Amino acid sequence: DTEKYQWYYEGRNGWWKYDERSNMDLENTYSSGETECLLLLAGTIYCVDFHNMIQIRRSDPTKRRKVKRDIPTLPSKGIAGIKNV
Ligand code: V3L
Repeated sequence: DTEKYQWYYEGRNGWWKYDERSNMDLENTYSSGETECLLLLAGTIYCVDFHNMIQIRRSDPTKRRKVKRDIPTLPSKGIAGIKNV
C-alpha cells in the first residue's frame, strides 16, 4: 500500500515531502527490493540511493540530500518546494 509511507528529502531546516508521483515511484521501487530509484524532478535527473538514504543529482553528484521514509504525518516544510500554509 503506497499511502502508508511518505518519502522526505532534506531542506535547510527541516524535511520536504516528495510529490505524490515521486513518492509512489520511490515506494514501488523500494518495495521491489531495488537498490536505487531514478527520478526526473523539474527536468533534472536524481538518483535516490536506498543503502545510504541520500538523493544525488546525476549531473553533479556533489549535490546530495539526506532522504527518509517514514509515516506521512511527520512535520514537514511542505511538498516538493510548495510550503505549508
Ligand atoms: N523534489 C523537488 N524539488 C527538488 C528535489 C525533490 N526531491 N530535490 C531537489 N529539488 P539540488 P529550503 C528544494 C530542488 O539538491 O528552503 C526545495 O524543494 C531543490 O528544491 O542542489 O532550502 C525548495 O524548493 C532546489 O531548488 O539538486 O528548505 C528549495 O530547495 C533544486 O532542486 C529550498 O528549500 C536544486 O537542488
